[in-house]
Amino acid sequence: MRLFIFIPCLMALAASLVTAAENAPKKVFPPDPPMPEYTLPEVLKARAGTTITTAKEWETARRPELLELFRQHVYGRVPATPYQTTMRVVNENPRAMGGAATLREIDLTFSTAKTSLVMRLTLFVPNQGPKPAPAFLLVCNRGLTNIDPTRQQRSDFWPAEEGVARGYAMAAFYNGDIDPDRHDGFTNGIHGLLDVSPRAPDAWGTLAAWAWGASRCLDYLTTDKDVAGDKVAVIGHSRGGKTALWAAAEDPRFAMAIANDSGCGGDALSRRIFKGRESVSIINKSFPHWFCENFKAFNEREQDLPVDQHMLLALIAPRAVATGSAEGDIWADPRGQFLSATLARPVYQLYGKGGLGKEPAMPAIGEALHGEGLHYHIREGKHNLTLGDWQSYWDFADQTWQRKNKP
Ligand code: GTR
Repeated sequence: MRLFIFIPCLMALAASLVTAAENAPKKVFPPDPPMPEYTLPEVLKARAGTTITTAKEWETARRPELLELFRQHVYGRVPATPYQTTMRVVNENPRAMGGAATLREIDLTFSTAKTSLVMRLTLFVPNQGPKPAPAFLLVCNRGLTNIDPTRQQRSDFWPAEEGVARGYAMAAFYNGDIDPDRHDGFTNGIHGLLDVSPRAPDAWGTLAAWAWGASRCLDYLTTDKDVAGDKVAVIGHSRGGKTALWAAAEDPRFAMAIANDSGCGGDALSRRIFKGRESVSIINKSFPHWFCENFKAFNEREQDLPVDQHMLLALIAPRAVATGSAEGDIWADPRGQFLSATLARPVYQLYGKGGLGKEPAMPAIGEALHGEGLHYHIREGKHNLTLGDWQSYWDFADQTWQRKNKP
């Protein structure tokens, strides 16, 4: 008898808990700390003073001009040194991940008359579901254990099993293969192979070198019969996210760029100056090898930059851009990240896409805005690339690529 009363009581309690959780006020990101006023350069205003009104004008006049400004003042220019590439599948396992995927490991070798360099691309393609599969290419800026091809070590930084289960091919390369992440005067990695001496003030830095490496992986991915070469997203976290954005700006073959917690020099507006965030001078001092030499001229002079980071996102339009923040990652300036995603909208509109919409509010913590061409989310927690971040990006990719027949 007592049990009969107890069970309905428990059910009522559970239901009221669910309702309470649903009705709990959403946690919003706190307002800005005080900061000096700033004026952003306008994405559709060409340097000659004309206003861009069509996609054609954007593509022929303003986009090339902006791309050049980013090359010259921020990331640097790829050298014109000739080199040769060979691509070789060095390992293949059609029954990887317990039969869920086919593993391919590919060595890409770059050679000049002087010397050569090898980078390793790891790729899992799903055995189930529609083929060729859209792919996510991770710029891995953490240890090799995060992209273990044997899957003995697993990490949410590259949740390859989960991606494969959603019908995506999962690819990754280790950034240190292309350029070790330390300031050695640009002698090692791809710089040792291709750089000319003396280096020009707009010669590429390490981020641009990693971005170039992502494009070389894409050279392979577009030849793999199981990968949809027109649906490859380049994704990275933090310094990897900065790299992903620049890779997609430089290489129009990337269908999507995903920058997680990329912050300063990635998706965060440089002109928002406040204590507690990474600034141009801080990043140039901490990582003197990441950008080109010219970028250092803007230490403490962000307002004089001819560009700001919303323009980097705009360079990728009408292709998709997804960015994400963590509530606790003030160093990356979450609101500055959100604002640059909203401000890329005018270029998407030239292509009939609405971006994140007209004057959108910053989403509550734990929520995502899946727009037309643009995505932004903010989650609880610290600076990291988590499974939850990946799920949000996969949801956006499902929507963008209208994936109805996924497994
Ligand atoms: C931070 C750095 C950022 C970001 C990050 C990372 O310390 O200040 O610019 O790139 O590291 O790559 O994890």
